[in-house]
Amino acid sequence: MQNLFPGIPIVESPLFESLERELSLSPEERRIADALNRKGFAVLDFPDENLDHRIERIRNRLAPSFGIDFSSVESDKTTGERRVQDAWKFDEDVKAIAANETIIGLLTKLYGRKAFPFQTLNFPVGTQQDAHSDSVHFSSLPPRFMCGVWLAMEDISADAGPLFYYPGSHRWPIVTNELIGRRGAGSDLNSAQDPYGHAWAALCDANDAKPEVFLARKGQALIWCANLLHGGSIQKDSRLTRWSQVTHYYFDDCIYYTPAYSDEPVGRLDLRSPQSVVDGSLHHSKYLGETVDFVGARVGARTNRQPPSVVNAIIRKILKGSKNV
Ligand SMILES: O=C(O)CCC(=O)C(=O)O
Ligand SMILES: [Fe+2]
Repeated sequence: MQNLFPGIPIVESPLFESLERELSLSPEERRIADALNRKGFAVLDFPDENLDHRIERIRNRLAPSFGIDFSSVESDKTTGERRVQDAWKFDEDVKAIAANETIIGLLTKLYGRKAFPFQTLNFPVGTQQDAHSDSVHFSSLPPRFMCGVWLAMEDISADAGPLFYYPGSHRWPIVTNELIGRRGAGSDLNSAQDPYGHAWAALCDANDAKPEVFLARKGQALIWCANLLHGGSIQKDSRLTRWSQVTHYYFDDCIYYTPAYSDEPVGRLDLRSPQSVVDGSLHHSKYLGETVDFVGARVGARTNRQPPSVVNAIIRKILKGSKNV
């Protein structure tokens, strides 16, 4: 059967059920696909027979970098750094978890485009992040070709600030600048999530949504869809740790960009060229196989981050002589 909607990940497609039948999935893969489709997340045992050794090595190697006293059970673990980004660049085990072939193969099947990991985050404690969708940080065109895989690197207790999420929220509107009436291009923010908090909270209220927490066993992982609202609960016991790793994945043949600093309707895209954790290659944005190198006219503070090289002719025409289209 031809996929009539190749621009929508298979797991999020309106034709999911008929497409899924064509995929020849194992029962476990089918369980994961169904959970992603219905709830926006799926829990699984991380498929790596060396996982316990990797976790031990990662914890030992990364521990000194956080400035936290891990030696005493009574010490406050929440006073140091809460995360290290892209440790895959220097830690083989972080890289091996991110580049796990079974996970990449599974995501590739379930999304219909080749998956590649592009970012890792390692946390020794809870993040205490408010509910958010990762779509404001990194999104794609077509949208939803991004996901996160969160791995518990120890048993996570309810008082250690567990991951939480709103089941089903992946189906709500993706909150973009366009939806909330905000200009993104050229803006400066302390956190890319700041402008969207009220809109997400209103969607939770309107849907009478209740968060669930992930009280994970060591070695369990949770995949979340691009628009699933999630965050880190308040860490009630500051003596506890919450070792975990998140890997974010993109998919081939998409445009990659940061929506918080973009205005999609007028083509002002804060493009990214994500680096594959697998082989270090840069993935430049593509649309239906064609490399996309335009950056819509950008104004203000962030123009120095990525100056336009080739400005798409149509956009240039629209924007000519005006900063405010
Ligand atoms: O681990 C957490 O508490 C949340 C992490 C998160 O939001 C992310 O990595 O996208
Ligand atoms: Fe997140």
